[in-house]
Amino acid sequence: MAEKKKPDAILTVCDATQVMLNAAREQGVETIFDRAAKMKPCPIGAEGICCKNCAMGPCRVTPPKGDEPAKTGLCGATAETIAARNFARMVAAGSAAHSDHARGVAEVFLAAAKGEIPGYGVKDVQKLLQLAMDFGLDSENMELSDIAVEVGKRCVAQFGQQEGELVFAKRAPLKRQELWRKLNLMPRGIDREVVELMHRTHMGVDQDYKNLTAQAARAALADGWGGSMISTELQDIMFGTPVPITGTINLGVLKEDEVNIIVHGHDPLMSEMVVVACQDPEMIKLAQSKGAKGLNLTGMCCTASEILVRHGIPVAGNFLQQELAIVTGVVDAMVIDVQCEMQALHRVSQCYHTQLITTSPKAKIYGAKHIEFNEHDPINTAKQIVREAIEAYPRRKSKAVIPDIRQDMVVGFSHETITYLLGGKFRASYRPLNDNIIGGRIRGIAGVVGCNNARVGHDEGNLQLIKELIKNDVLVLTTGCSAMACGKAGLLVPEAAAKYCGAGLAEVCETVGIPPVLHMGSCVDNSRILMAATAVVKEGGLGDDISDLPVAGAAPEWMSEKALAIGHYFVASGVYTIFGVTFPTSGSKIYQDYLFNELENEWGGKWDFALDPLEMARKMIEHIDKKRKALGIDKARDRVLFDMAMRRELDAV
Ligand code: NFS
Repeated sequence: MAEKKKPDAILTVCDATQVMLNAAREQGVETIFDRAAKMKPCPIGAEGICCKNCAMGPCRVTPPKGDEPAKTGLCGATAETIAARNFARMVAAGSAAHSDHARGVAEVFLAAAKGEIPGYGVKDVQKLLQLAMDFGLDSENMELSDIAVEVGKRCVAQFGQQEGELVFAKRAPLKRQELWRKLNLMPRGIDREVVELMHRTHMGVDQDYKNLTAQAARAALADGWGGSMISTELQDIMFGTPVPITGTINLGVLKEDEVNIIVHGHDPLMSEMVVVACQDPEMIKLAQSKGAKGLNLTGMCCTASEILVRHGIPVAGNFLQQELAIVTGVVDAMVIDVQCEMQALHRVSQCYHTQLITTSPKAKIYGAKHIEFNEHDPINTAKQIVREAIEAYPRRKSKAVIPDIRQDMVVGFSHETITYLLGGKFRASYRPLNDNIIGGRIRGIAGVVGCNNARVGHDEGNLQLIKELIKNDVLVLTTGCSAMACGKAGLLVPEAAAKYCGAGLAEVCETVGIPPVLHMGSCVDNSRILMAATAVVKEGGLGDDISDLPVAGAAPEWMSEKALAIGHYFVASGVYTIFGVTFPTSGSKIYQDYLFNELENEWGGKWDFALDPLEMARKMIEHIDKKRKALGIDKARDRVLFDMAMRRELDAV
C-alpha cells in the first residue's frame, strides 16, 4: 500500500514553500523534495513485512502468489508477527521520544523548584496545585516551593516506576480505566513499558500479534497519559498555560534587515531562554552594532508551537520548510534541540552563511556547531547562541529571497481555555459544547494532528481533510505541523467560520468568536486532546467513555514514529483513528484486519487508512454519525421554545 506519488503531483500547496523551492532549484540546492523524487521507498519495508531483528535476515515475507504456501522468516515468524513487531517497535521509538523529552522537562522542573536554576519559576500556580492533588499530596500547609519540589520528584518517579499505575492515567474516564485494567493495558511505568516492548519484539520472544499490539498500547498509553502529559503539564506550570493569543506564520516572517534566529525542534526549555535573550537590550544593541535593525526570533516545527502559544513568537514554517528557510539567505542561525531535524540542514547551511547550532547532548549533527544547553545556566547559553547569530549576520553572502507571504492566526487553545471560552466567565464548563453536539449544531469533534511527509503534497492532505470536516460541522482540534498548515491557510482565524464551515458550526464559532479549527499546541500537547475528550465525557450526556463520543482522530501526512505512538494511544483510548500516506502493516492482511476491524470490539477504538483526504473525511464523518446514532442523538434538533399556537396544537393531540 506504499502508494507512489504521480510524477506530476503537486509538491506543495503552500505558496511560500513553492517560491523557495523554485529558488532552491535555481541556486542548485538540493532539498528533500528532490531526494523524494530520486529515491522511492522500499515497498517491502514500507508494508512492514521485512524482518531485520536478527542476523539471519533480513527476511522478506512477501504475500504468497496463487497456491504458494505463506512465507515465513528463517525462524518461522509469520507475516503477521513480523508486521506486528515492526509496528510495535515504531510505537516504542515514538513513545520513547516523547517521554525522554518529558524526562528532561521533569528534571529541569525539579532542579528549578529546588532553586538550582535561575530563570525558571512557577507561572501557573493553579495547575501546580492540580498536579499536587493528582499525586495525592496533602499540600494545604505546604509552601509553594515545597509543593513544586514534591510534584517534581513524583513526576520524575513516573519514568522508573515498576508497578502500580501511572498517575495521569487515572484522569481518564472511569470506564476506560476499568477496561485498561481488564485487558492489562494500564501502564505501570513509562520506561518499563518501552523496555518491555523492545524485549518482546526481540528475536524469539513474543510471537502473538495480538499480545504484541496490547503491549504496544501499554507503551503508547505511557506516552499519551504519561510522558506527553507530563511534558505538557510541567511546561504549562513553568512557562504558563496557553490562552488565546495572536501570531503570524510562514516564511514571510523572516526579515532582511534584522538578525534572524530560528529555533527548531521540540523542547521549549532552551527556546524559552532564547526568547528572553532576544529581548535583552544588550543583545539588541550588539545586533545594531553589526548594522542590523534588531533581532528577529522565529520558530519551526513543534518548538515553534511551544513559544508561539505562550509568547506569540512568529512561526517560520513546518517540517518540510526547514531547509527552505535557510535558502532565503537571511537565516543567521538555526538552533535545534531534538526531533524532526533533518541532517541535510548542515549541507544546506554550508551553501549559505547560516550558523547551524545543535544544543542537546542527545542530538548532534556532524559538522554543526554544538553549544550545549547548560540547564544550570540557561540564560548564558541562550545569550551565547544569540551572539553566534549576530556574528553571522555580516557574513551573509547570497541575495535575500524572502517570500512576502505570511498569515495571521489565533492560537493557544488549551483544554482549560476551551472550558472558559465556551462556558463563559460565570459558567466555565464544557456544557455548551456538549449541548451543541447533542443539539446537532456541532456534528462531532476531530483531532487532526501530525507531520508533513515528502511522499505526498506538502500541507495538501491536512488542508483538504480539515476543510471537508468543518464544512460538515465537525469542530477540529489540531496540533503540530498540521496546525501550522491550518495557520498558513487562514483556518485559524474566527473569520474562517463564515468562509468554510457548515451552518451549525459557523453559528457556534461566530457566537463564541473562535476559529473552527483550534490550535492546541505541539505534538506532546496531543495530551490536551485526551483531556478535552475526557472533559466532554465527564460533562455528561454523551455516553460514559471516550469510545462513546462522536469523535475521530487523523494524521493525513504522518511520517514519524511519534505519530504512530500518538495514533496508538488514541486508539487504545477508544478513538477511531485514521492515517494517510501509507500504513506500515499493509503487507499482512491478517494483522491489518486485526488493527482495522477486530480491535474495535476489544478497545472501542480502531485504526484505519485512506490515501485520499476526502475519503478520509467521509470515513471519519461516517464514524461520527455511527456514534451519534448509538447515543440516540442522530435526529436531535435544538430545543424549540413552544409558542401558544404550538401548545394548543399539542393539547389537541
Ligand atoms: Ni509531531 Fe511529526 Fe515533527 Fe512536530 Fe511536525 S513532523 S509527529 S508535528 S515537528 S513532531
